[in-house]
Amino acid sequence: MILKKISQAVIEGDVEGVKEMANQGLEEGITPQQLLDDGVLAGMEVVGERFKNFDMYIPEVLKSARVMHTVMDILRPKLVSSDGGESSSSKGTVVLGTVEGDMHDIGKNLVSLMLEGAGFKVVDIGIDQSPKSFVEAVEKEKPQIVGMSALLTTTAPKIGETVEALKEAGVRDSVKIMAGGAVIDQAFVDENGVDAYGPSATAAMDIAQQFVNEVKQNAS
Ligand code: B1M
Repeated sequence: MILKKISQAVIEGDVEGVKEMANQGLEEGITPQQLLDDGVLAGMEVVGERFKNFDMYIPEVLKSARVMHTVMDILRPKLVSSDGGESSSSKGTVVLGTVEGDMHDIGKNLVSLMLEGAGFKVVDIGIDQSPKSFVEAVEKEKPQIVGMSALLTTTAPKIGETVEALKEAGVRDSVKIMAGGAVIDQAFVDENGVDAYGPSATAAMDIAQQFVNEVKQNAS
């Protein structure tokens, strides 16, 4: 029941109401993951459909995005501590961003949340990040992993351009790269020199773990 209410709050843009609902859900023993998947993301799916069909417009979608961020703020400490309190830098560093020209950040923020929850240090460079910005972040942060998010057909090619920029800067081989977002699929990442496709934030977490294991195996 509460999951349905949360979905509805996302659809209706009810920022205030959703706080109480999310807390009530936690009190009822619903896991943060379930609140996210079956409450918030289920609502966001409806928003996406309505937006596509011109039943919802940008201001309303932005309100839904605010509701989503509100719930994420409530769930973040729970999801992050579900790792058992391991130090956030213990598993490796991920430089994460949304590619140039693209303002969508909800999926990226979820990926960030899940990675932090799994014990990674996440350097979130934000939205609308050029290939050059990714290169600079890699040179500065020396991560094991680079993650790119793209939601638009027009911005997806920036993923390939970023991979090329990393190659030109001589840092491509020092990192594993993953990408995700509504317009990305396995074929796209294969064609663009990306190491893995993340269909969801949970998958991104598993991939990051796998990358780190591979790096460790290669080192031993
Ligand atoms: Co935009 N938008 N939007 N939008 N928007 C889409 C993406 C669209 C599919 C809607 C539609 O037509 N059905 C469409 C793109 C069509 C296309 O190119 N093929 C679209 C469009 C066209 C646009 C504008 C051009 C609209 C306009 O202005 N006319 C404009 C572009 C602005 C820009 O970026 N330059 C625009 C604007 C906006 C808003 C600002 C209103 C808002 C963004 C708010 C924000 O992010 N702060 C918005 C929203 C909210 C959407 C929809 C409705 C929802 C996206 C979302 O947040 N989903 C979206 C419709 C849809 O996707 N069905 C749409 C929830 C989120 C959790 O899912 O981001 O897919 P997602 O992330 C998932 C996975 O993909 C994965 O994990 C996440 C969690 O499981 N994942 C990764 C994501 N990144 C990953 C990275 C990884 C691994 C996994 O590794 C690093």
